[in-house]
Amino acid sequence: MTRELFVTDNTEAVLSDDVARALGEGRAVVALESTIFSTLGLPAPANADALEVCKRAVLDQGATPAVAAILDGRPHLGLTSDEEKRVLNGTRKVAERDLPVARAQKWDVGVTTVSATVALAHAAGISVFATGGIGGVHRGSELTGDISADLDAIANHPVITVSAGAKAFLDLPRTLEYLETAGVPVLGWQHDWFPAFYTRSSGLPIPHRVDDEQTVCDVLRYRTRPTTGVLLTVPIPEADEIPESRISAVLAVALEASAGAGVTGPAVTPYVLARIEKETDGQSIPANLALARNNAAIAARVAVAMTR
Ligand code: PSU
Ligand code: MN
Repeated sequence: MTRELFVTDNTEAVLSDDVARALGEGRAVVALESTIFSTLGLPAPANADALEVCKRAVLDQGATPAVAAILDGRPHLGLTSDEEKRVLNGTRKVAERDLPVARAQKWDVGVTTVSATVALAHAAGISVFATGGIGGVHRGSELTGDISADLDAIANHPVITVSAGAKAFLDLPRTLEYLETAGVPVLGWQHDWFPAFYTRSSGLPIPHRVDDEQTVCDVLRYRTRPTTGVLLTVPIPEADEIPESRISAVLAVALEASAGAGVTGPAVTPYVLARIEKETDGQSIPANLALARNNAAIAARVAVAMTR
């Protein structure tokens, strides 16, 4: 039961001085996942740019960024610049279930997904976490069974995850159904639709719209179970949207390529992401950066509100 191990023993994670001080003083902290900053999430040098702009966005709102990663087998929250360099080159994806394996086998570098980062944030007492897009129920899951562990983690750790919805290559209606069944409040930041990452709307109505930070904090505070999180979705800024007509053709090609190559398990998402980059001639990359930075800024505003 890795979840209990981490939750009951906060010393399991190595905190940077900045992060430890901010938490000790009750100041706002935002956890950031590291898969997006590795070459599994974005090609170099966009991955390093994404790391810089996300950290800067959090700092600009008066909060402290805590990038999560595995280094020398140990979970870390908050990295030195040497540690960041190792993470940018990381190739080993760590979901929540991999955390104890990474530790037992002393993995040199592991980049954390949403599920692992939410678990580590919970362990360290960090209530707000920002990412680009969460994993979800994959198209064809009725045959493959492919449902991201991100959804289970959000349902089992009392952390607010801030994301631009989920990538449109997923089965978004089923992703929303799963979150409903799991009891996760799904909120839309000043928006009435569930966002589809590159586009502001998936055409699916958001279960609940919220217009200010305090309401987001209150939704977490008034949860009916001790350990259920909240998903706050933030649409990509209008100027950075990729037109729906463009993206749907690209997704079809990327998904077909993935199925044709026989890719399965954790390799699916990085494969499809790389293919989308190729098919959009890299146009997906600035969109990805813009939404990640925007999510980090909103997450920091929520984290600051949490300290009031
Ligand atoms: N979506 C993106 N970029 C990413 C990911 C998802 O647009 O880098 C990463 C995140 O780390 C997410 C993970 O937690 O992929 C989900 O992987 P899987 O589908 O294998 O659960
Ligand atoms: Mn999967």
